[in-house]
Amino acid sequence: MIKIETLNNHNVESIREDFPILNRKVHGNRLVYLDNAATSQKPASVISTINEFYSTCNANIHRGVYQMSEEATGRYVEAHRKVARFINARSYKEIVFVRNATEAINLIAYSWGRENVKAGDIILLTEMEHHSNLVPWQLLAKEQGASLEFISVDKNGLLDPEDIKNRIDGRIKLVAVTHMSNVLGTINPVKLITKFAHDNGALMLIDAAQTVPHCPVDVQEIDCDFMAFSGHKMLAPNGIGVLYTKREILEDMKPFIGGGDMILEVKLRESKWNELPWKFEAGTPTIAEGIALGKAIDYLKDLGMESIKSYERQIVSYAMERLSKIDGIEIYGPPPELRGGLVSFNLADIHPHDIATVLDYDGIAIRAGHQCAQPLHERLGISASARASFYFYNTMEEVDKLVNSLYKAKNLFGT
Ligand code: C6P
Repeated sequence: MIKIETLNNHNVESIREDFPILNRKVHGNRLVYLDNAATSQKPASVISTINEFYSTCNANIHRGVYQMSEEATGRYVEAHRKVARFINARSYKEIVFVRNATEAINLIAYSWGRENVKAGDIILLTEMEHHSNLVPWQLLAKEQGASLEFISVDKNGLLDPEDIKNRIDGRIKLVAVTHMSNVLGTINPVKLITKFAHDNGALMLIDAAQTVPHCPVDVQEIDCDFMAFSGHKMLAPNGIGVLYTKREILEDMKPFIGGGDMILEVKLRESKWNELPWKFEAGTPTIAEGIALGKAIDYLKDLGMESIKSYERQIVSYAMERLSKIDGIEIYGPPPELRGGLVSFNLADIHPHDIATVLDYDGIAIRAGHQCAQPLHERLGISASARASFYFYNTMEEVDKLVNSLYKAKNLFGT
């Protein structure tokens, strides 16, 4: 067992004290939460922000001229500013709050896609996309008479650079790629792919649901046009997500949902749209959740995104080293230096659901199934996998518990 590290001078043991849920027991055992790619746990500061907002400041925003509404509005706008600084957007006007990454991608497919993708055009994706970065494009392509093409995944779980180069085609209107696969852990060269997209006259969308919570992300450096991610995977509550879009593109886009708050002026037969980003935030938004996302960002910044990234790399390296010694295990995806903090595997012929059930009795939570990436599983020649995904509050001892429990599963199933 390796000694627990520190993150930016924060000891992981003391970090864990910030997360009340990590003290709970499951089937009599201390919870070992290894399903962070599905959703992260929440620190006390985020939980209490929700409580504090409803106890002291609850009012609708952008409407009231009374003090509390102005306070709520100011805090909600500030949360947009915090997100903008966190991913280095030029302005908070490029930050639209949505429910989650899925909604962010759908917003682009409906608003930008229906105006800009026409019959005969191509949307270029990869074989490793989460359903959220696939199904919206299937819907759009069918409606507009466009087609989908896919950059292939090689046997190491990487995007094939040759395949990317061979795709040069003026009919490509959009390239939409995951920054990190939620199954393989592969971190994709999104800056390079963005350049490739722009050289072809296409726009670039990045599904950053699995990277913004775990490593530094700089939208200006990457130069992508759109980026989507979810608050709940980065310490914030459910129901708050982010769509980043370059301002000039957002200015040109039609609203996705019409109604209150997204308008400047309404007449019986026509309306004028509100300024950015409110033009894309119709109706009363998730105000407390947005403010709590700002608090989650404060927490992450305090730890430091570089520190989080390197700590998770240590954990995943240790996990892969230990897991690879289990007889009959098959691990998917690239080596630790090319991936983020998760590892998917199959163990002999035990169904992943059975593995997850055995682990659950030891208090260990992992994900099992197709992980919302059925085409990738098909590409790998499997129908399901088990996945352990880490965050900065996980420890090397928890990896040891995972490995011990997997040996137990092997014994139980006689493999
Ligand atoms: N993946 C997982 O267990 P939402 O549900 O909208 O917050 O996030 C969707 C999404 C989009 N892209 C990627 C790469 C993702 O991993 C996810 C969510 C979770 O892998 C839940 S299926």
